[in-house]
Amino acid sequence: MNDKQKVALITGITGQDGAYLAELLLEKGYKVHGIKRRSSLFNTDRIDHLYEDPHTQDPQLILHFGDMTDSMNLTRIIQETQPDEIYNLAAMSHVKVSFDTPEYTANADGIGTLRILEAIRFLGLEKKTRVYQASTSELYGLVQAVPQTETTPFYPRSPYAVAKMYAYWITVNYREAYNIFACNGILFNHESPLRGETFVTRKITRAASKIALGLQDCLYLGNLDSKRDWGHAKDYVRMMWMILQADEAEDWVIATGVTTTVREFVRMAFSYVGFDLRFEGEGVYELGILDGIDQEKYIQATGQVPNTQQLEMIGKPLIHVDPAYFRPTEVDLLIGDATKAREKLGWTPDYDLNDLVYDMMQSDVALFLRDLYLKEGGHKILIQAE
Ligand code: NDP
Ligand code: GDR
Repeated sequence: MNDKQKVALITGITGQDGAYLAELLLEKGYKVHGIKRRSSLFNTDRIDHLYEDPHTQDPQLILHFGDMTDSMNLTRIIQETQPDEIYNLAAMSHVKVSFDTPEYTANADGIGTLRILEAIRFLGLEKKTRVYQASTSELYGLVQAVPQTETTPFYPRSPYAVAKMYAYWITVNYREAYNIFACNGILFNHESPLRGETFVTRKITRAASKIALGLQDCLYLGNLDSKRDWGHAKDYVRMMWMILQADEAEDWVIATGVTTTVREFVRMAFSYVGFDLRFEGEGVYELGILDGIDQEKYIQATGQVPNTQQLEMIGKPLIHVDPAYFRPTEVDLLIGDATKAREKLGWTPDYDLNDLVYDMMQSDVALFLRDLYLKEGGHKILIQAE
């Protein structure tokens, strides 16, 4: 093994960001340790392409069972792996779900961060181990000022955001009290084809793909008016790494500076498959109606000609509002200013919102074309093969 090889530990390696970050660090020649939770089904889909059989000599990606709520486990893993860099990405990351599981969210997202920092102190790794904390634009919550920067006051609006607020400040505190190179990345929403299926962008790109292919009738959403600053996860994990390579430990806003409503994201996603939507009505009575289908776009996106089932959807509502998806307290508007990251670290995103929607739609249409193929032809193919 190369003596100078850097060692990273990623909590939350099985999530969207963990998967992209692991890929990036392996490309950079790191040895990567990841913490995964025990589950009754395989939960490593996003990193299966990086997985190495532990029986191979000197594997570069090593997974450990663990949990953010288990101090002993985290301390032991940090002791065994002696990481140069820890990326603390593990969290119960769904804002709406945090209203249902507030205590668990506080434990995993808030105290979990303390457990990592305390382990570093307990093991005497203050000078060796740098820590990246996955902080969030949800900290800004109720809008105090826009665009939001590193100095905009926080006003969290969910149990998730309050837990992340504790994690933010305990990271700052351990940096100041014990001189640990610990940094917060205040990341605005970032999405990708690997995004969890219940976050709004992925819910929309999956539904737009399935509806276009005749595999789903309509889509129920919550607040269509809320505005988010959406970037691509690949750009954002690059910045996580840059934050830990900086000369000084600081906190950084990462955002695109462009904000868009959920409604507009819906329109963009459906437009990829040639579906032209018009929105009518207000509040819970708002509907997204199919105005027409651009055949050329449809063929380009799906490789198929729209059939009677698709053409009969014209004039029908495809988008409905369901108040079940409303949050008790909402974050209405997020728009970030990443000037500091751009000027001090030279970070600029490669993807804009159009590229992001394109990437997600391309991936989901391909995914559901496979489903359609199996539904329509798979059975026949099996019979032919017998
Ligand atoms: P995901 O929800 O995709 O991934 C979360 C990861 O944390 C998963 O690997 C999950 O494991 C793991 N995890 C959850 N609870 C625990 C626990 N108790 N112990 C150990 N592991 C746990 O999130 P993202 O990849 O999108 O986000 C990464 C981090 O960045 C999170 O902390 C999130 O809050 C934060 N963040 C995300 C933003 C975004 O827009 N994506 C923006 C700002 C911050 P499993 O796979 O088993 O569920
Ligand atoms: P967010 O992401 O809460 O910003 O947190 P999410 O995609 O869940 O919601 C974005 C906005 O869309 C509205 N919305 C819906 N949301 C969901 N999930 N499902 C719906 O059907 C729906 N309809 C409308 C929401 O009300 C909200 O306004 C994400 C997570 O990744 C956090 O972990 C991270 O910290 C922040 O981004 C930055």
